[in-house]
Amino acid sequence: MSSFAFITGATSGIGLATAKALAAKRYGLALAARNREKLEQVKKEIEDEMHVPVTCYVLDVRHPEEIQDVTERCLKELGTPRILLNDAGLARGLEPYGETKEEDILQMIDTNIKGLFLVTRAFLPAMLEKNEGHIVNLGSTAGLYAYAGAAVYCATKAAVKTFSDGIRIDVIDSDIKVTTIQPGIVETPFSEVRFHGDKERAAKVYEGVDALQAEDIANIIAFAVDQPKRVQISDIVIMANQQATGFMVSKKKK
Ligand code: NDP
Ligand code: 8X3
Repeated sequence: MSSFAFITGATSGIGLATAKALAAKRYGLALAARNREKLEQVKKEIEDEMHVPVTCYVLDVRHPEEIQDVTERCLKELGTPRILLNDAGLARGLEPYGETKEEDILQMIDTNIKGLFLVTRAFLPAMLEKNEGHIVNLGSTAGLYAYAGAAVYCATKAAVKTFSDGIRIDVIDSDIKVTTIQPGIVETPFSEVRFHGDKERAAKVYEGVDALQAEDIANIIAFAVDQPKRVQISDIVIMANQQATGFMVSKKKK
């Protein structure tokens, strides 16, 4: 594939919307997530409706050996991605830290930090060799403003921001760009995942708020990757109009 984007977390929410936004710009797609069935559905939908080639990779970014296998296959089968979108990520729980489950802590760290760091490490040498590529990492306003019950999630997103700033320094002599996207409240399955499948509780998060939509973030990512070679957008912070800081949201009464 000539110019393609490798997207982790491509089956839902922001990752899925960005896959479609990039397909509309005629990028080929290499899509990764854990659920094979969802990946195949997305592939079919995008190939049938948007007529761009899609390759699927079943990948759990928590497992380094899977990252190694998938990225090696991708480099061999498709070449070096022009865009790497590190979107796979999640929050688990919303309790004070003393009550946070160890498995939730580890899942957030392993997905949002370890996975993102290692996927980047796996593609970066090929990008450097080609002297081309754009790494786009999903941070969050949560990485800028901590909020109650989310110490670990907020810390993982702060790590994404600092990591991105660090690699931008390390690739300064190359043409590679690094961008951190830091959205506020986006209405996606994110809260359902956070609340372990409790749809009712998840729906309440977005009640009374004209929340950001995945497509809003996708359009902004598509804008960021479509700039002239000399332009590197380092960070983009996007809040809902009813939002002032990470978790300060004005809810409209019914
Ligand atoms: P979704 O839950 O809608 O999508 C998450 C995606 O990540 C899914 O495709 C999921 O697929 C994939 N994923 C989860 N765990 C793994 C894993 N271990 N390995 C590979 N893929 C994985 O959430 P959003 O679209 O809302 O979130 C996307 C990113 O944006 C996250 O990093 C999130 O932290 C960030 N973000 C979200 C905001 C929001 O308010 N929604 C605001 C700011 C940032 P599968 O389960 O099949 O693996
Ligand atoms: C997800 C948005 O506000 O729940 O990063 O932290 S928020």
